[in-house]
Amino acid sequence: MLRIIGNHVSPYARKVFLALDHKGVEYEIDPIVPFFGDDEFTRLNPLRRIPVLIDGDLVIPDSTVICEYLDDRYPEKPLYPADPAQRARARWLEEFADSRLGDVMIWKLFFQRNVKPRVWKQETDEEQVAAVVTRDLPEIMDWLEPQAPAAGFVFDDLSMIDLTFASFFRNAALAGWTSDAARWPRIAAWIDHIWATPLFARSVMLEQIMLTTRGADQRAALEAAGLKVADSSVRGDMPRRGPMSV
Ligand SMILES: N[C@@H](CCC(=O)N[C@@H](CS)C(=O)NCC(=O)O)C(=O)O
Repeated sequence: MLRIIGNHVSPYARKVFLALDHKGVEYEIDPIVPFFGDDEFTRLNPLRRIPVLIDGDLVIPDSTVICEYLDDRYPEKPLYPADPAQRARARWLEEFADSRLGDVMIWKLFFQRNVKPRVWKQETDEEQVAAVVTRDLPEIMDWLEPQAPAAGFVFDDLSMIDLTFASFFRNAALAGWTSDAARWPRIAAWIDHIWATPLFARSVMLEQIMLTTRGADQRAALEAAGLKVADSSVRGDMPRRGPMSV
């Protein structure tokens, strides 16, 4: 069975789970926190990042590459538009989210507020957080506002773009930041709309299990919530930094 290494707290892994759930594809999960990956995890992904997809002999890291593979492999309920121009715009917006929102919402905000104290037992750098909130995020939001749909989805149907942005905004919310609906009304309505879908609500439920359950009990708790959890795991004992970690 197709296996995903990763958990529902990561915006990148969440993208992949949302794509699989949308398409109704069966999979099992190895819900590791990437910093705790063992040597086998390094062999599978030398960047030591989640998600990683294992489909038989095929091993593919990187959320966007995985989601594009899933859309090719399971074309029912497509998650990228068919029209070449719209498809190119979809790829650009997903790239913008993965790199720019990733840099600001994940590596600066979520890392400082959530990962640093929790995993590395270090203090949040409040100066960096303040720069994100007062400078970086408003710049991003001003650019993004006209890109957001007036209603519904960015393209005619739900796509990876809606799921990707909703996923990054979810981590920003976990780090205590939500967008100002008066200043960026289209974005606020768009993200709320995606968050309210049963697809997204289920992924938040699984994320909460990860965040509120002790490490040793997480696998059983995810199984009790209906996920198939892999028998083996690439989880190691001690946290270590990956080659691209901040
Ligand atoms: N470009 C990658 C980024 C994946 C990524 O950065 N994942 C984070 C979790 S949110 C990670 O595994 N970080 C661990 C590290 O860098 O050591 C993707 O789209 O999958």
